[in-house]
Amino acid sequence: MTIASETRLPDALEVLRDAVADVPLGLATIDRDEARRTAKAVVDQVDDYLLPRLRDLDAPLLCVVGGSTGAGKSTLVNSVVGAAVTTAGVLRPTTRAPVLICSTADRAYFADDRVLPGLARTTGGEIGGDAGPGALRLVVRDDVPAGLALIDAPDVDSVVEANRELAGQLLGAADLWIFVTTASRYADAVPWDLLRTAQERGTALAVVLDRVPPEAVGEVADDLAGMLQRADLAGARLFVVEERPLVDGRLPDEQVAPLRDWLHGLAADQEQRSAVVRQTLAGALDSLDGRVDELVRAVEAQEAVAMALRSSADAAYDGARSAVDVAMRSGTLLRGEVLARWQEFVGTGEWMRSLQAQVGRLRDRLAAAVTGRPPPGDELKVALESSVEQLLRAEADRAAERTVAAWRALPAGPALVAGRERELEAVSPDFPQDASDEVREWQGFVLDLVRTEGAGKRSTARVLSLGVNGAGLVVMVAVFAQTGGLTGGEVAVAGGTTAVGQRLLEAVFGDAAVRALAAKARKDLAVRADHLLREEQARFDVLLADAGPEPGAVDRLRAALRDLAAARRASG
Ligand SMILES: Nc1nc2c(ncn2[C@@H]2O[C@H](COP(=O)(O)OP(=O)(O)O)[C@@H](O)[C@H]2O)c(=O)[nH]1
Ligand SMILES: [Mg+2]
Repeated sequence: MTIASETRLPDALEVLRDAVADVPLGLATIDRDEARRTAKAVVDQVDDYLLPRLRDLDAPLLCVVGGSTGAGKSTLVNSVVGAAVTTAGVLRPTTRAPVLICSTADRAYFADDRVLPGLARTTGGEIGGDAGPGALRLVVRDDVPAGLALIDAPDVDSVVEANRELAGQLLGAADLWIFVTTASRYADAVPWDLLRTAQERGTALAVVLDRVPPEAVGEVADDLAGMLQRADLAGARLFVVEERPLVDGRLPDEQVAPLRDWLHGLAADQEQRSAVVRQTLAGALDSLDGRVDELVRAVEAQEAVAMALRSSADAAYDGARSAVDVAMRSGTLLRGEVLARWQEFVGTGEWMRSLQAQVGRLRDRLAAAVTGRPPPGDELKVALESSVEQLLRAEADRAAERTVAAWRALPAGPALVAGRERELEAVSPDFPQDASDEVREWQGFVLDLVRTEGAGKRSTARVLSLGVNGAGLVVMVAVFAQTGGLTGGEVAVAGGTTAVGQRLLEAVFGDAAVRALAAKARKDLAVRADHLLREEQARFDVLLADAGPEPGAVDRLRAALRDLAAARRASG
């Protein structure tokens, strides 16, 4: 390796590591949990193994003894070392804080956070002192050869999840797995999952078939050897250890001698050791492609799910917008209270009937009626306000309810609304106040409009004879009385009025100035309704923004993989 490549490859790895650490997996997609595990395993392996190994290819060989519960791992480690360095026992789980045993000469390699930086080092304490799974107990011995370190790992199938995870993490940190299984357990699923992982990652592997009844050695060993071969693991060195009475908790020396000699041989032979290091290193680097690809697919799934959730919220709120629009145009707002107040405003039915048909006079009478009686105008204004508010609130309620219903039926949706259904299924608490403010501001806008547009325009002046307030109310009513380009009182307002009254209304609403003002007023109200609904939808947008993938995550992963590949090519 050249100097440049030695710096480039770790740099590229760190970039990839950060991209993987930040991988957005907030939405509960089907493969999310699996992807999270993969992401954690990649980050751990980069920190625990790849970076330290790339920075120091000559550091001691780290051999991790892993395997199933009660397989005899700790007993084997004590027997290989020739001393009680780790706790064996029938009580499960025994190995909680993993133990790292190395030569006094190699202490500096393991005492700090060069490898496994996430595990605090403990050195003191008696054997079996439980430092918990967040720590690594360091045992330094003069009789362990330099260049070799052993870790006694927790059970890969421990009943304690933290122990299982730690076992997996430690295997990810190993230059060499010493995989311990027994005559009775070697066909179990969990060990084979891990052996397959070793195969996929090209990890250097030795398998210890432990606790084999002496009479079954041939048969069981052959069977396991066949299984390893079929799993494409024929290259793994297989050691068979017979079940024997223990002396001082340790196996008879002749049972462990082959394993110990092989390990000591590796420690002594620089070339062989470096071959093991390179095999596992290349395998781990190669495996990143497939593992990061899996994450890319998981993020793409997040994106697809986020898009489906977003469009269902969009659809619900677009529906609300058009429902408000339809209601405004269809005249439905001019029923009930508004209609009653309107009729009060323009006069009773009798008053209408008594009027002559001449539009000019009618308008005069109307003006007189309005200017003479301000209170009905106020009531009409209030009735209009609450009618518009109710419409907005009903549609905003419906949109919220529809969004929650849609989300509950979509992948990852239920988790987003879980525990907040009641709150999210209705308008937000601020909505009623906001809507009322908005409608009142709109009414103010209409009055301003009448005032400014009316000033100096002869055409508008006529309706202005009703006064700014009266004209404003006529314009507001006109907003809800005009449908599809048609004008006038033929819409709902007509209900309850006579043919004569009808013509009066037509005359007022048919006025070009009123129509132009109403069009502007309706546009303004639509903008305000849109604004209110957008604010409402924002609650759902925020949920998605918090949990959904940020844009560019996939590109970032892919770019990091490409740069890593380039850095590897450059390093030869
Ligand atoms: N007789 C006998 N007992 C063993 C042997 N290996 C392990 N044991 C016992 O099995 C139990 C579990 O062993 P241990 O080394 O703690 O297994 P680990 O969970 O894989 O670390 C302990 O009580 C050991 O004493 C062996 O080869 N012979
Ligand atoms: Mg143990």
